[in-house]
Amino acid sequence: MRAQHELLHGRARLRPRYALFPLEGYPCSRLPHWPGVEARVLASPAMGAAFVEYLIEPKKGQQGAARADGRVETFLFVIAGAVDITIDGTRHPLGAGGYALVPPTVDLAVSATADSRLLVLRKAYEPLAGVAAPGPLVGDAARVPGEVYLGDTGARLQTLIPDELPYDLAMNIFTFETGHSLPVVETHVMEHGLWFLQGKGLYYLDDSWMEVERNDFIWMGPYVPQSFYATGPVASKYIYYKNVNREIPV
Ligand code: UGY
Ligand code: MN
Repeated sequence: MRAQHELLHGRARLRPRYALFPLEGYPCSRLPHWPGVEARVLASPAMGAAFVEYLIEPKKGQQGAARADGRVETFLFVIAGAVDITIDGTRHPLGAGGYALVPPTVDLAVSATADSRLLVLRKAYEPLAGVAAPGPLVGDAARVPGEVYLGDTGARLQTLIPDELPYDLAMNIFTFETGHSLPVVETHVMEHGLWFLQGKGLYYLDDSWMEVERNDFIWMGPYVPQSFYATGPVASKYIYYKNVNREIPV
């Protein structure tokens, strides 16, 4: 919030193929399955994305759900705080870094055991003929090793979901030490929904470098040229979604 005598300005950008949204100036939505909970709709088909991503901030004791509809799968990641999730009648406590992928045929219930900040991503699951759909997956980012990315020990990639045919999405955490970067400007058909967890740097989107920092969201649509430099002083870290492992519909 700026005082009345100050100029208004911001880094928010919405373009046909990408968006950059700082948290400042992002009003809340009310979602029917998250009664009374502060929620922000970061990505949606309204902007051109083929998925939905929410930032959800339940207070201790508040609850939410994603109902099985046979069509839409749900990924949940705990940025901060703690929740109990119930999948198929089994309860799992998740702290910061905990995550779950719940298929469209299974109900997910969430109960915050502390004030929390969650990312929730929903997309239509794309079945693959001859390949059984996966069951629920629960994990903890702290237990996922960071693999050296393309030979650069200052860039580490954690793959939270197995890169196997039953799964049609990737959720990865990238960590860049100060001064390290993606090695190229990459361009690909896959989309990204990216939440900046830590640090700051410069993101290349389409044809421009833009300053980005913790608590920014970026949507990258198909084929948007993209790259990143971490400027420090602390390591930069972001979690991002990517649609993978499927033919491209024509
Ligand atoms: O997996 C990726 O496409 C990743 N290298 N993209 C990105 O970090 N913008
Ligand atoms: Mn990419």
